[in-house]
Amino acid sequence: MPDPLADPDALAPLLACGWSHDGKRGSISKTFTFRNFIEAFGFMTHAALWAEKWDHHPEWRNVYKVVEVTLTTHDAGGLTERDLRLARKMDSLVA
Ligand code: HBI
Repeated sequence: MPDPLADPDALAPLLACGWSHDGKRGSISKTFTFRNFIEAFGFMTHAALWAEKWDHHPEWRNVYKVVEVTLTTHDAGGLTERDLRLARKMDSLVA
């Protein structure tokens, strides 16, 4: 099932920033590495506020200073602008 993404070209800037696209699943993923656990968890806390505000939540895993993030839209069965927006926000939090 193709991604329901309206504008596939919108994906390119995120791929250039280290996100990877799983076309089979319809998701994007990125691993963020921080200086320590507190900075990693602080990132997750900040990102969680945006995820809750936008009602769009990541699939993520944290081990010590590493946060692995995967974004997809379950309701759409693939990648949507909501995933791209949250990915851009996550990148802005570490810029
Ligand atoms: N987050 N990533 C993601 N994908 C969804 O489909 C999704 C969500 N958060 C909340 C949500 N859907 C609900 O609005 C629906 O399940 C009702």
